[in-house]
Order: sequence, then structure tokens, then C-alpha cells
Amino acid sequence: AAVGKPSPHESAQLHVLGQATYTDDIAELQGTLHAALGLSQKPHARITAMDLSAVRGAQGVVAVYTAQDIPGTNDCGPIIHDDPILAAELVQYVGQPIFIVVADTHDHARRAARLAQVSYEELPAIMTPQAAKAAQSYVLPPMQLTRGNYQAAFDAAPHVVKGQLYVGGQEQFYLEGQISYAIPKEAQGMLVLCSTQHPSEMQHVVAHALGVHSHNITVECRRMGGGFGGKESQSALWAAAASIAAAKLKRPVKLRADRDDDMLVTGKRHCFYYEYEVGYDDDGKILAAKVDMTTRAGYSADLSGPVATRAVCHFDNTYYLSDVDIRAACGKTNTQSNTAFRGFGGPQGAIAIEYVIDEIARHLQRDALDIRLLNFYGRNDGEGRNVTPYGQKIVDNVIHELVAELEESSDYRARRRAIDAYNEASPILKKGLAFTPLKFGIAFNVTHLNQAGALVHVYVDGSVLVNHGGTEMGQGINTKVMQVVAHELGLDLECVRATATDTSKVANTSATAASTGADLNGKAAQDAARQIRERLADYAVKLYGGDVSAVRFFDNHVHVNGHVVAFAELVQKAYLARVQLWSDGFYATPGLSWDAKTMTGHPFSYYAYGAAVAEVVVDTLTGEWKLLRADALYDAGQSLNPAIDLGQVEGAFIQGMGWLTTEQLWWNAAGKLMTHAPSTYKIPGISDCPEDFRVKLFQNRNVEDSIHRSKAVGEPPLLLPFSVFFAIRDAISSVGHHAVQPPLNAPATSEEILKAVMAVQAAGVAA
Ligand code: MTE
Ligand code: LUZ
Ligand code: MOS
Repeated sequence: AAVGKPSPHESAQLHVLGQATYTDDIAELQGTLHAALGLSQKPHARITAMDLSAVRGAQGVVAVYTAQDIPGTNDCGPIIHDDPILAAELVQYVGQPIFIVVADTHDHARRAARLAQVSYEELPAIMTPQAAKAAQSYVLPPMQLTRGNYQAAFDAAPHVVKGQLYVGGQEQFYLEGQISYAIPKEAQGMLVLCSTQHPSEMQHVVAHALGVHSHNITVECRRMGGGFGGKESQSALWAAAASIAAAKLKRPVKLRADRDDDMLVTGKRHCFYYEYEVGYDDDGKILAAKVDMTTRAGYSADLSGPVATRAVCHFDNTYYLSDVDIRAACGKTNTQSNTAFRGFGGPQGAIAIEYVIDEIARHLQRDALDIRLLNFYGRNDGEGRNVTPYGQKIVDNVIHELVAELEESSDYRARRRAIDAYNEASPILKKGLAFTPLKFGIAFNVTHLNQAGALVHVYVDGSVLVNHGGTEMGQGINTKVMQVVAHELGLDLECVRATATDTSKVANTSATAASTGADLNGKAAQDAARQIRERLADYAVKLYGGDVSAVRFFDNHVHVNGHVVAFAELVQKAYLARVQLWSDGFYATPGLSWDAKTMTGHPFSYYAYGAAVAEVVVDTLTGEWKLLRADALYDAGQSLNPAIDLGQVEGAFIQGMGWLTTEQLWWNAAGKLMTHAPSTYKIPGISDCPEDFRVKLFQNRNVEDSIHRSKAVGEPPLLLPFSVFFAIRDAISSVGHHAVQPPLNAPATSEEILKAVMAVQAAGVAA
């Protein structure tokens, strides 16, 4: 069977040979022009005058467009329409696009974009979530989820912990930057080749910007060189700008962001500022939990609402919290409009409760793993403690078994003792160890987005083509969907080919996001392939007799009433008999509901689980550190493809580690993001990966009827490297013999680590 096999990524060979076609590799049409964007230099200001004559006069320039030149709506925002394509009078962050310049070459366009003379009347700028909170400056109304009686439970609790935490944002740093190539077609038509996770949204935005109906616009994406959420909504600006220029000039226009522009213009993971207060008993059981989260949403709403909602719904992580008051507000700041990034608020919600648990454990001088175990949701056997604060009952909890397996295989307890001994004998180098669990809800938390479509063609030679609404960003969705189709028709994977995502093939698709790509599109493709198989089975019975329910498809053959017919042979015969050999397919996840007002319902189809153990060594003189060993166990259900899933877990682990340690976004006093290139923004490299990296998939089967009982894998493992952050905190704590709580915000850069070490030392001296 094609499903469940560790097949290589469908484009692996093309990737390593450099032969995979990304948008910028597509052969350019004759007459293609190149665009660049002119950007705001102020974080918050009124434009009082804009002199673009030098831009117009620059070498190679063909045209310059501002907001007034947009034929349709000047809007590229999803959900709430507060995102202009080009700022007209008001600019709201440094890097906000204000004009498009089109030239004969990419280089000419970029050079010309710098020649604008813009006068601004500056307005006060809000740069941080704390400042936004103080000013009550929000892009959306704040949200709140309560259960039980938080205040009474808190007041009665024997112990309390209160504090603040700050967790920074993160640049998606897809290797392929944002790009769109717009090609005008006859009669208002436009073909947009775009690196995007959401072709249908690009189609809508382009149609609106051009003032035409959606049926005129086709958006196509064969693959992305990574999206990580950054191309869910924010590819729209680039698609719209290229299309506006192409429509005006009636010539193909390509808009490719270089890295600096990409980082200055587009939004990132939301940074979070938390104020928490939690009551607990002598054993460390949490009795009451309150958290007030403020995000740096940036200047517009974008996806900040759903991101904050997911943060609220992941504050519980793997823990039963009886009495809660969970608040989230999307701070309006004069920065890039923050957006989706792997985990989509889930990691930001969950890390807060993990920080609280770390604090409780240190107060009680207990191993944090024991506090975690004590607070886990109940098992599925009716012991209770299994309803989330938002009212969804957990019926698939495997965290007890999964954590027990990892505790054993990682030798956690013995290594804890060994590290204590090491630290006693080592004055400068300190080791730290941490064990963190995860639970992640699978489904878009916006219910209607949980739908997908697919199209399967069987050609007369027996070869199969599948097209679906998902997009390939390296995560292997095409491989998985091809496996599902091959399995359904009893074929080898080689018999199936997947083609570019195309709005003219499957309509009204959702973003490939929320880790649901394979779940949704796999089911839709299965539905399409099943219909073809059933038609072929009916026809086979007509030819060879027997019972249709006994017809079997495997090993590229059809077994019917004692006959064995090659699939391709049956297909040929079926074609001549005028049997339809192609089909569409559709899927909508059942059982979902959400009431945004009360923040309750059944927003997730099921939960994925995981856990990790990290061991680090920290140099307490320099703040430098190294991850020595990481063990991770992840619940991918009955994995569709264990090779791809292991790669996803490893990649998410390292990416999440970068978020919590080395990746720091820094804006200067003038409001400009200064970390806008790899020279100043440090993502993990190969040498940051632990030499000893033990990643395994937990043996499980989805209790929900998901595609072949698999579970999603794209985002949840991003929570695994919480273990790295808390291992660093553990190493710092050992400096004060675990008597002082080290203050540590994320990212725990070497500078932050050194500051925390010094704070612990100072507290030790004072005591
Ligand atoms: N893996 C690779 N290689 N590149 C990516 O851009 N994006 C992640 C994850 N894994 C990403 C990735 C994010 S943010 C999501 S939501 C999922 O893949 C989307 O794909 P899926 O739903 O098909 O898993
Ligand atoms: N919800 C969610 C969403 O859980 N994940 C997403 O990526 C998303 N995107 C848009 C709207 N809601
Ligand atoms: Mo992923 S952040 O849902 O694109």
C-alpha cells in the first residue's frame, strides 16, 4: 500500500538537483517588466508631499503608480479590510508600501524606488505591546474566556505566583522570498503566478484591486520555498501590486522582494506580553489561573484575531485548569502587521502556562516534570478533568502514555541526577535539563475554513493526475495526497502525478494552514479517487461478472471474479465504453462549532500530542550555550508518511528553538526594524542542531476518522523546543543552587542569558 510508507518527497530529486521550478524560475515571457515598492520611512505620519519625479526619470523606469492609480479597491487585508495595498495619506509603519515603480529590470526598479522625495508630518508611534496596552490601542476588541470562579479559587489557594513574561516575535524566513508574476490575458483576464499558501485569497484580492470578477483571475502555485504562515495572507500585497501594474501596462510584470524589503514590509509571528497570576496547592496542583496576553499585532488586524483566539485555546496546553480567566488583546502598534507563523498563537498561549509550571516547581523545589504530571488532563477512562476551558471534551488524551515512554527512553531521571552532580563540580559551565509536553488542536479555529476540494483525472493510458486545493511549501502535502490517491486506486506512487495548485481547477479553497493541508485535501482527493474506483469496479463487473463489493484494486491490477486485469487495461476498456474517468472530490470536517462571543464550542477535530527533553550546557561567563541532546516523541497518529513526518518534527523543533533563543527582532528609536537581513537576524544553522537528536513517532491511531487515521504534523512540533528554553533556564538556575528564580524572557539570546545569570548571582550575594 502507498499509504504509511516512508516515501521520499515527490520533488526531493528536483530539489537537490536545483531543477524544481519556483516562481522566479519560470521562463519569463517576452516584454516582462519588473516592479519594486517604495516604502515609508516613518512609523506613523501623514504624507504632506510626495515628489516622484526622480523615480519616474530614473534609468529604465516605465511607470510609477500610487494609491490613486489602483483601478479597484485599495485593500489587501484578509477578514477585516484595514490593509491598504498602497498607503495614501497615512503611513503606519516604516516599510509600508506607498508606490510601485515598474522598470525594464529588477535592479533598475529597486534603484529607482529609493529616489522618492516624501515629506511627512510625524505622529506619535506605539511600538510595543506594553505601550499599546497602556494606551488601550487595539486592532480588535479584546477577548476573554472564563470558566468556574477564578477569583474565589485564587483567593482560597495556599500558594500564588504572579509575574510578567515577554516572548518575542519571529520572522518566517522562508528561503524563497515573496514573489508574484502577473501575466495579462485577453478581456480583463489575469494569470498570477504566485508563491502563496492561499491562491483563492490571492484571486479575490487581485479581482477586487482590479475591479473585476474573480472568474477573470487565475492564480497558480506549483510550490513555495517555504511559507511557514508568512504566505497565508501576506502574499496578497505582492500579487495585487504586480497585477495592478500588469493590468495598467498590459504587459507581464514580476514583483520579487529582496530579503531586506521582504522583512521590512511583511508581518511576522506576534510577540506576546503576559501578566499572569496563578494559585496552587502544596503539591503544585493548579487551582486558579489568570493570564492577560497582549500581542504586537502591528498596524492592522490581518489574522491577529484568529491568532489570539488560538493562543487563548492553547493556554491550557496539556493541563486541566478548572478555574480560569484568560484574556487576549491585539495591540495596535506602528510595526509590520503580524500574521500567521507555524503554530498560529498556539505556541504563544502554551508557553505561558509552561513558564508558570516552571515557576511553581522552583518555588516548591520539585522537579518540574512532576508538577506537569500532576496537572495533566485526565485519561480517557472517565476519571474526569477532561474538558478544556472552552468546553471541548478531550477524548483522545495520550499524554500520560507518551510522556511515560519518553521519560523512560530519554533516561530523564538518571540524567537529572548526573546533571546535578556535574553542576556541583563545574563552576563556569552549567548544564540544564527540561521535559516539556504539548497538546495542539487540529482544525482551523474559523469553522467554515475546514473544507477542501480535489480533482483526479485518470488518463486512457492508466496514468493518474491529481490536483487539490492545498499548496506545497516543502511540507510534503503533494506526496501525501499522491499516496492517498495511489492507495485508493491500488497503484504504485509512480503512477500518480500532482500538478500546480490552480484556482481554475479547484475553486474557493482555504489556505494551506492550521496543519490541516493533508487532512483536508487528502480526504477530498480520496473522495474523488473513490468515485473513479467505484465506476471502474462497476464496469469490471459488467465485463467479468461477480460481486462488485469483492472487486479489489492493488499492485496496479484489478481483481474481479477470478480475473486479474492490469489497471491500465481496464481503464482503456472503460474509456471505450464511455465511463467517466475523472472526478471531483470534496471534504468538510464534521462536528466543529465555535461561539466567538463566549469563546466556547468544539473548535478542534482532534488533538495531537508530543513531548521533548532537552539538555543544554551554558557558559555562564559569556552566555553562550549549546544544545547537547534532544529527544522528541510526536503523535502523528497512523502516519501517512513517517519519513516526511520525522522531517517535519525535526524542522519544527529547530525552527521553534530559533524563535526562543537566537532570533531577535529589534526596532530602533526611529521605529525602523534594523534586523532585516540574515546579517543581523540569526536563524539556526546546521551547527545549532544537536549532535544527539532522537526523534520518534509515537505509535497511535487517531480516534477521529481522519485520513487513514493519521494526525497533522506541520505546526504542533514547534512547541517541542520549549524544552530547550526551560533547559537554559534550568542551567541558569543552578548558578544560584536553584534558590533563586531566574528571570528569563524569550528569545533567550546570549545577552539575555548573561543578564539572567548576573541577576541570579546578585540575588545570591544579597541573600
Ligand atoms: N514545512 C516546510 N518545509 N515548509 C513550510 O513552509 N509550513 C508549516 C508546516 N510545515 C511549512 C512546513 C506550516 S505554518 C503549516 S500550517 C503546515 O506546514 C502547512 O502544511 P500542512 O497543513 O500540509 O501540514
Ligand atoms: N485559524 C487557524 C485560522 O487556526 N489557523 C490558521 O492558519 C487560520 N488562518 C486563517 C483564519 N483562521
Ligand atoms: Mo501555518 S501558520 O497555519 O501557515
